[in-house]
Amino acid sequence: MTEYFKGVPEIKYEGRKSKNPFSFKYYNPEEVIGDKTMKDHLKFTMSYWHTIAANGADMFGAGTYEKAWDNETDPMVIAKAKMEAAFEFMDKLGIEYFAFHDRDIAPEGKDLKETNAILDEVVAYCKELMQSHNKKLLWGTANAFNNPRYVHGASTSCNADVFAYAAAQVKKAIEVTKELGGENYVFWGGREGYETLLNTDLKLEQDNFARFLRMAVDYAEKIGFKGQFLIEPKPQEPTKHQYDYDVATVLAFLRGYGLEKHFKMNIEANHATLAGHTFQHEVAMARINGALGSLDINQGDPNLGWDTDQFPTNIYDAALLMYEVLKNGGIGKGGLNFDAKVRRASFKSEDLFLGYIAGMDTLAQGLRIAHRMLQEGEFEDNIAERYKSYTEGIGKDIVDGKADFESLESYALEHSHVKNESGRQELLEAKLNQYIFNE
Ligand code: XUL
Ligand code: CO
Repeated sequence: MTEYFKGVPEIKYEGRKSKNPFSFKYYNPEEVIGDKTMKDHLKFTMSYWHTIAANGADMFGAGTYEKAWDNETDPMVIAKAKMEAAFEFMDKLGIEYFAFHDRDIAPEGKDLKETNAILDEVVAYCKELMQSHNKKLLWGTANAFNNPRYVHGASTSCNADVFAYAAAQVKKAIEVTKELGGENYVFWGGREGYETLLNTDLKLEQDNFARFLRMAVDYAEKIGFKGQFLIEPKPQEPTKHQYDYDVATVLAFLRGYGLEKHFKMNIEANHATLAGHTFQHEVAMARINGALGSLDINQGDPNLGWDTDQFPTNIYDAALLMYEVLKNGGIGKGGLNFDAKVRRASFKSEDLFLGYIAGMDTLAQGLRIAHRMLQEGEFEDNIAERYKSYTEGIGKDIVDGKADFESLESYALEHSHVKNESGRQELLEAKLNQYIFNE
């Protein structure tokens, strides 16, 4: 078989002193951390769109990335070459999972019927390669935002024909995900949102969005798709107001329409920061609501207000992310999907490997740090101490539902000189540094 990434070796763990760029310094797949290997904790996943399909184009210029199929013209030959390259890429990095949109893996035909037939052909080839390379599908999804037909949205379009087309596309994408044994199916509301209320029926769009999700749930049940449905929040981009703003908004939406038991969250770092949150906040919000599904791994640029999708190298964020994941008891059916791309100027194909190595090493070290933080329990003990007033006396009455405004008034009248303790944030941040520096 053709080698697409010539000159890039299999990436091995060489330890933190290694100067070899094509080696892991911190990610040691078989090392056991707590109850499982690093590989099982992290479930690293290759995103097909950024890694294989993208060419580095941006709003101001054409693609720059080197691709081995640049001289091919037949779309089917290109689709198959990309698929082979994807499996070689995963093999060389020791990545077991991948994720894709329908349109990443196969080109569109002249109409929906032909598009579905092309997709079936590529999916059959994908299935073969999954078996021979021992790979798994973390999730599939439908790209219902790129084609001009989705100019006003997909399930929230003002045009019912577009709603129908999107339904047909998502139906097919769920079938294909099932065919490939996908562990999850993602809904990212690509253009589900609006630009101005001057032309938008907000109520109808929200209702239709919920109707669409209900139909997806019913169809999955009908065909016996056992994967977890995930919603991926994002506050803006491409639309000004995306409906799935953040985890809290999505939870409220799902509960409002009685859909909450069918969906968990696919949380993305850069989407969290666009919403004015930290990644840790979003993951914690999902965790406490039993809704942590999977993670899209990347980081934004603190100086830029858009979705830059960079490979994560920030060790603070990685440690605090993994802290939440461990507190959740792991990520279950989910994984850590690199929804990340190399910069347009990093156009050599080996740059892709270097990006993944940087990200995988950062998350691996984040996992070690988080594990130690939980093992030593300093932060957890501090939190327990900080809220101790709710474990006894009047606090316990509040928690147990035995207090009301009248009993609390009598209590407050007798205890009106309250005494507070310091929150000690600076001490805790210095302690966090200690865990990071010493690991
Ligand atoms: C877009 C984004 C998507 C989803 C899948 O910002 O993150 O790639 O992850 O549609
Ligand atoms: Co994403």
